[in-house]
Amino acid sequence: TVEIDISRFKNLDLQAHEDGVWVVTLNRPTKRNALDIDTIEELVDFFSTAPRAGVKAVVLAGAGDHFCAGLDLIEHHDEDRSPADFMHVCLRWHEAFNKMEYGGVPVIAALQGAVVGGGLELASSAHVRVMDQSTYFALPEGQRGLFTGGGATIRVTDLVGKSRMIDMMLTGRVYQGQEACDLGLAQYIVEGSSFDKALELARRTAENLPLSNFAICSAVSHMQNMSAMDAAYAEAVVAGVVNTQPDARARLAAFADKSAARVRRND
Ligand code: 1HE
Repeated sequence: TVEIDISRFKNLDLQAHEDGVWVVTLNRPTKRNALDIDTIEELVDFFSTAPRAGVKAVVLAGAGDHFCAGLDLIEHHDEDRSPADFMHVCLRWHEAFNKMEYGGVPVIAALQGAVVGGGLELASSAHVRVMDQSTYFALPEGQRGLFTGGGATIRVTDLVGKSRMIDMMLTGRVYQGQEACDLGLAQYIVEGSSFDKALELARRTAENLPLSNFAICSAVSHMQNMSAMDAAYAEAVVAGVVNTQPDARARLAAFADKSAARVRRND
């Protein structure tokens, strides 16, 4: 295993809990957690290292009233980037978000306020999203003379479908409340704190065997990129490894001797 050197991080606040859950907080609330290049590099750094550092699950949060305002428009304006420059910026976003989605460590996003533009691209790279009553989603790129560059064409389209994605980009449509959750922009909507709910989910997730979580949080995404034939083959190979892991035997034995919890409907 490797260590995560917390002192390297400035724009991300990192907190390790004893149960292996890490809370990763975008920590530029005065900039509404806009994603500048340094923040993206810190996300690359953290999510590249987390799978080898014993991180069992991550709560991804944003400090302040808004989860994330997307691309740092001021930095983008000041840098006056060339097409090649901005292509490379986007490739670093993809590096960060692919490490999140494919890294094998469950990432639960705790959302509040604006989840817009690149902020929605970031949130859609998490495995589970929890929204609260203040949360709203939009893709304002069209109005700003921009286009999505952090994976929205793939991930947001996966969540809401092509027509809704195009409508969001063309008209700046805002989704919020139960409707946003029903569409799949989040899987949970809470009355209280999205952070508390996300932490509860992360803790529950962290009780799974790490190899099971690794498969769930990498294989499912990889399989979407494969033909059905290849995905079925890959699934068999992954299940061969995961379902015979020595640590699973105790859980199977607990089922056999009737000490393990049964699956019951919610009351
Ligand atoms: C920012 C940014 C930003 C705020 N880049 N600095 N994203 C957007 O188009 C969203 C742009 N932001 C907003 O619409 C609003 O700021 C919010 C709805 C998120 C928050 O509103 P509010 O009233 O709480 O804050 P504010 O007064 O607008 O901003 C507070 C400060 O945050 C202010 O800085 P200050 O130094 O003047 O205090 C803002 O400049 C700063 N700020 N948002 C930089 N985004 C890979 S391609 C991805 C494409 C995109 O993501 S397009 C971006 C879409």
